[in-house]
Amino acid sequence: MLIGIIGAPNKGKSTLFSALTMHDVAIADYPFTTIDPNKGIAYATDKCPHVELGTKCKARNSLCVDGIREIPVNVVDVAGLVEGAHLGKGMRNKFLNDLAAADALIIVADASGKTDAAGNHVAKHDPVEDVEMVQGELVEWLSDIVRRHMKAMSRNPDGAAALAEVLAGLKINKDMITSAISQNGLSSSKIDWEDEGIDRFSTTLLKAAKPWLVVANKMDAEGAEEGAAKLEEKYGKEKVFRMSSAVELALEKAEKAGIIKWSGEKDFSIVGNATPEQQKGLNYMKRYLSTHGMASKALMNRIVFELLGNIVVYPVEDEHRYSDSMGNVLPDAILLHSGATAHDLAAAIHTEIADKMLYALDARKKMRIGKDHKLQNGDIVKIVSAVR
Ligand SMILES: Nc1nc2c(ncn2[C@@H]2O[C@H](COP(=O)(O)OP(=O)(O)OP(=O)(O)O)[C@@H](O)[C@H]2O)c(=O)[nH]1
Ligand SMILES: [Mg+2]
Repeated sequence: MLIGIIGAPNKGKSTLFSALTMHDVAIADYPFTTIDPNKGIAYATDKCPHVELGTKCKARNSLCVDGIREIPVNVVDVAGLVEGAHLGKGMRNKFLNDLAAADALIIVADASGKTDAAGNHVAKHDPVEDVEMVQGELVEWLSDIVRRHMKAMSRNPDGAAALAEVLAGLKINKDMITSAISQNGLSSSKIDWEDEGIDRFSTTLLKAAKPWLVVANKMDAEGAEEGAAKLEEKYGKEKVFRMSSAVELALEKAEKAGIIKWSGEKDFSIVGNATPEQQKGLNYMKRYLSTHGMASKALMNRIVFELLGNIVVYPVEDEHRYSDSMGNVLPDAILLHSGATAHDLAAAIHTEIADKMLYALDARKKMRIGKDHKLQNGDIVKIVSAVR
């Protein structure tokens, strides 16, 4: 799974990336600090079943920290996007292409409104414009790809198949395409749409293929309440995530350096040697934290479980010990789309295991389940296959 971080320049994309992944990357107060994409790993979290089962796990493809399973998710932070990017402005289309493989997007806006759509300092800017610009560019980018292949597609009687081929690298499947065609009442054979039709199609398709949410960033800064409220009014509260990437990153670093220790979800105490300057900063952050709390973990969970509707499932080979054949208890946590079946889990493990799958076992209930049995979040499953 890959989550893309996108937004106009200087909004705090790289700061958010660092807070999510704890990677050190270039962060600076001017546009286009990032040119090549930063790639890293963040974690979605869920209760690890070892707690309820009264056993001890040995996580292998994930981590288990204090009973919480941390499941890795790839994150990419790209160059700032500016209006006209699809025409070759700013850092050009390259970074839009860096987002092709993304399953979902985080659109970062500066809620404080102190940077404009090009990333320059201003007294007041409506952050809704940042988001509109990004969405407009994404639509243009997709439309351009469709337009470029129009001539070749106009000869194919199966338009959805032709489009699926053209858009294969963008994690867009034929079902999404068919649905976007019908929702817009467009012709699906020998496709030869006008520009207006292409744009409507791209807008619908993007919503399905790259679901997004907005991070109302810089919530620690003056004016951010007003900006966040504007974003929420426009996109709805469930689509907007308030946070301060800078505060979260600084606190994570302070904890790593042994300067602070968490004493609750929204509080910490200073335990290490902080300079008077650091002390001042930490007191400021303490005040911020007492109302806002840390949001990075909740952000990843919101995207992975709510926006993308995934569930976590634990495959095992020994249903009594909940382990693999080597005795590792609950070694792997696998993310599957909600509604996934036991057969989908087998396919996520290995194609051959899926091809030769006989049935599965619900390890908790020690009960046989069929290939088409729908899995639930937290299920522990043994796949029985004819593969040796
Ligand atoms: N007050 C405040 N400043 C922030 C926050 N997040 C980022 N910044 C500052 O905003 C500026 C830009 O941050 P970056 O993370 O480099 O922004 P970017 O969006 O990656 O910028 P480009 O790569 O140039 O597009 C830096 O000075 C950051 O310190 C925040 O939550 N609060
Ligand atoms: Mg950056």
